Amino acid sequence: MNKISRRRFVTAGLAATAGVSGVAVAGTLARRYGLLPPDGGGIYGPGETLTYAAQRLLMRHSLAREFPRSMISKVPFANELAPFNDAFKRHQASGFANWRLSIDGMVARPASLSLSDLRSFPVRSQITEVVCEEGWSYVAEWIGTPLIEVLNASGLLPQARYVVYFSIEPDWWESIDLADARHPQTLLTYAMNDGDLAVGFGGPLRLRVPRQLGYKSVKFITRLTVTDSLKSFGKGLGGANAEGGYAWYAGI
Ligand SMILES: Nc1nc2c(c(=O)[nH]1)N[C@H]1C(S)=C(S)[C@@H](COP(=O)(O)O)O[C@H]1N2
Ligand SMILES: [Mo]
Repeated sequence: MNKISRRRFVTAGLAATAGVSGVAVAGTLARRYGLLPPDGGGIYGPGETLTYAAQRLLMRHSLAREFPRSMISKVPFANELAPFNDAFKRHQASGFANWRLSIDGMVARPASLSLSDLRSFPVRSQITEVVCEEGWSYVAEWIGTPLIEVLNASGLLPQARYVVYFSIEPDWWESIDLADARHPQTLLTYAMNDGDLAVGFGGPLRLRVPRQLGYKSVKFITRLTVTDSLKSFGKGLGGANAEGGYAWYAGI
């Protein structure tokens, strides 16, 4: 089957099964096309699978809405954070001069980049909304480098399927598929609005994933791991938030 007819076939199949025999059957199709989310197993599993598979198969992976400068929130809302740990405080005291982003896993050339290394990558900015699952949101300009630039520089291996990303906060880690990792608005950000990214907003380095809810935009990023399976990370659900009962795929 060529790509278009396969897509039509899958579209018809997903739509029919979702309407007629329930979401569970959609799982069969999703499995067939490798679109099972890591949290597709539990009681909400069939629903999570349908959401994720439908997004990836039926929708064009479009851009998150970008706003005019005049709509940047005057008072952006920094969500509450746990107290900073000693490792973070040491970095803060030295002006983040020794902060590193390591890139490992399924890449040809694992790397460890400083913030100034990151600033030498192509720069992109976007004015997008941070949307928390608790119901609030704000608009800000985010400045950084597309995640894919950094991944490509390390040489993604062909079997790569997910990028797992870790905060210096041990309880904060998340993952996205390669579609989101390649998405032009998925940025490793080091600046926001008119200045360096403040610690309250995730400075010195935050991964912004504007196509998903706020909890996927993890603050204080220190490590990226490229993998073909999420099974060996934590409980295998793809992130700390999925382990806490939220959806792994939180598309907006
Ligand atoms: N490391 C880390 N990243 C985090 C969080 C956190 O507590 N620690 N909170 C998340 C949640 S639940 C949301 S909604 C957003 C909030 O972003 P904001 O503070 O810019 O509003 O950050 C996300 N990233
Ligand atoms: Mo949130």
